[in-house]
Amino acid sequence: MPRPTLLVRSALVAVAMVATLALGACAAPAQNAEVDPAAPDVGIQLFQLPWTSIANECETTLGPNGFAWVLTSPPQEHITRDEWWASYQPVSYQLQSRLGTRDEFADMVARCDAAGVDIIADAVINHMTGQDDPGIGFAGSEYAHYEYPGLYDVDDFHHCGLTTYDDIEDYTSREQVQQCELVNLADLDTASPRVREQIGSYLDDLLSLGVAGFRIDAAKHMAADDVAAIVGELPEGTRIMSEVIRGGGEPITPEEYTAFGEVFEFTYARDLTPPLSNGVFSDPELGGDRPQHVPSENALVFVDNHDTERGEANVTYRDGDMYVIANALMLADDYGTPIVYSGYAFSDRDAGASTEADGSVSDATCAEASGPREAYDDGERTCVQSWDAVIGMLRFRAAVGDAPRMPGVDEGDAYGFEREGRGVVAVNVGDEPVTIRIPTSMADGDYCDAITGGATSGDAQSCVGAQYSVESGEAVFALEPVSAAAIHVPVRQ
Ligand code: LAG
Ligand code: CA
Repeated sequence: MPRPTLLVRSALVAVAMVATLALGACAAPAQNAEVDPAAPDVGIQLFQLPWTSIANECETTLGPNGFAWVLTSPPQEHITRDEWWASYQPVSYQLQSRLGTRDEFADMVARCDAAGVDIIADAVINHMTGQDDPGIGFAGSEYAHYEYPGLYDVDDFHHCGLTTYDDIEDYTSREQVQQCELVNLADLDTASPRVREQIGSYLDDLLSLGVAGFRIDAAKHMAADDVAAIVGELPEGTRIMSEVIRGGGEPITPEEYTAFGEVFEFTYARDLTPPLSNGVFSDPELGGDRPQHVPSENALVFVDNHDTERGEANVTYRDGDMYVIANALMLADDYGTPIVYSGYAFSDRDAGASTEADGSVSDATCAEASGPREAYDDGERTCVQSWDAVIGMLRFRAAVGDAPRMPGVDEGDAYGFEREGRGVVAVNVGDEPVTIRIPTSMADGDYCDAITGGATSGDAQSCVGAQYSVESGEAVFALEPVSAAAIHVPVRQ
């Protein structure tokens, strides 16, 4: 299905709005003029995808469909091991990794920028690679090209007094969490001015290539003051996304990191994930009780990421339609900034992405229109950025703009809510078909479902997927088991 680029779409919306002004109220339903055509601020994590492939995705899929930014895997030089997590064991700040060269990284940033997509780089600055004795004895070792002796001295690392560093759960104090080795990785002394300067130059280098900001890997393992001092030297407007996993009873909270940017709100992922039997979505009165925590403007919300899909997430690409449901609810919500996740299938949690003979990760291209699959071969890309349902929900999000979220409605295993006057989403997580009626102030009439393909214009004739109607102030959805639907006011094209 041809999808207009954002630019074209905005231009056409502008033309439509001018036409509406010129012709008066009869030219289009009044609600169309209120639709905010701005691209929603939705990001996508493209896990272990090479720079050349990301550049391609920006041009073919992400830009045209309105994704605002991509979170890449770490671009730093790393240890030579097959597992994906080699990326989280940097050995230098050179932009040379199995995902591509410095030139390829720069080319990706430029091409994505031209397509209207920002690049957020995953910055691993809490630690260098795991070593018993950081900073010495690397010549001739497994890490022959190890460069951090040139960057750092032994004194630039914390040497924790604990005898076992393997299990972070053993760390109970603030000092242990932030100044002890995280899974045996050599912990940088981020309080040291010298260390801060080295990290700062690395981030500046990435900014000089045009990145828009950073995911701060393992932010919880650096004092918030240290992170604040490091990012405080960066140009205003640099986007900072701190990874601070919220834990029960842990001494360090995400709230400590909101003064200088966004944080990943793990609570949202935990509460959102189906089977939705945790009560979060079963309260018809829920109103403001939906999953949220840090203030919306600081919250990055997600269904899963590269760590949780290998661990705590109870819905992932493997769950097909249930995964679509979770993503649809997240993208329909008005809390936080969503980040969609796209990785590759695996049965071994350590397995890296498919590589070429020289060890570099193989390029991958996603089919233009797709959806969840029943089964994947190991290593196969999930391509969630190309799923019709996800793209449809980006349009839904653009169409609903900042319309308030109305209280949720329950009907058996079905659940839904309205974004006031602009759109309605509904899901059925049960084994039986359910018809759910959701009060709405949208005008009576037939609407095209965004999940099953959407419409190519505001004209019902162009609807590719299912249609649902609004009757006497209620949106009516007859939903098959484990399915989702979303209707929104037409965006004129
Ligand atoms: C993160 N966020 O705070 C990343 O999102 C997460 O993926 C990283 O762990 C972690 N912090 C460190 O940056 C990953 C893997 C670990 C892996 C680690 C370092 O989940 O399994 O540890 O990266 O590569 C591996 C081994 C450990 C070993 C360690 C050091 O699994 O058993 O102790 O390497 O050799
Ligand atoms: Ca630390």
